[in-house]
Amino acid sequence: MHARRPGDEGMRAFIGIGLPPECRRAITDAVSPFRSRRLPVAWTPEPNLHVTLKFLGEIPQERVEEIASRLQDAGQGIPPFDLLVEGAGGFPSLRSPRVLWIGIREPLELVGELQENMENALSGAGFPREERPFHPHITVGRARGRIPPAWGEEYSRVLSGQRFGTVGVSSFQLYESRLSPRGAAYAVLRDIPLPREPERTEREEKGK
Ligand code: 3AM
Repeated sequence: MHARRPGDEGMRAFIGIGLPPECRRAITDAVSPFRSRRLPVAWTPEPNLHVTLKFLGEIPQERVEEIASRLQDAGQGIPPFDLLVEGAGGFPSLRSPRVLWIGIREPLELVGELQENMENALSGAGFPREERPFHPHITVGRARGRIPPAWGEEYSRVLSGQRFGTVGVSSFQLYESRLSPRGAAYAVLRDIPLPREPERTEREEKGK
């Protein structure tokens, strides 16, 4: 353990899927009646809305290339896809939510496969596997205090049938998260394209 020295460049990083402005705006608009009720919730600023695939924690600057290359490998065999953003809920439960989210409806199998590939690719590089089951979601708020039990259920009920967009995903991102008293600011460190001609299809073609 040592204190960080000047030149000892490191950063807090995570991997996620960014969302286009229209989708982020649709989410903000739908959530705004809940925001105005002044509950103890830290709401995610609109520019920060995203789907987290994996939280990495502190990484040194010099490992960014290696991580990006492992992520590119993790994306092999995953074709670009349409992400259906729909529904809402709370973790760990709606009666006592700590995290309020907007849901991902499709394609859960493919996004799960991408996340699993990523866990495999990164566990070999010293990043521990996430033990909790993966439930892709967009965090829109975090409880900062007690939320009345009926409130989470209302949040889910009102937003459950709503669709916030179908997002074409042709890449995912390695992000830096900078924390400050004003909240987190995210910056894309690397954009990792999904292969247009997935290896899987090529293999399947050859196998025919
Ligand atoms: O999008 P969600 O909310 O699922 O909760 C943080 C957020 O995920 C998570 O990383 C994402 C981008 O900040 N995160 C932050 N600190 C974490 C930690 N120590 C963490 N996930 C796991 N362990």
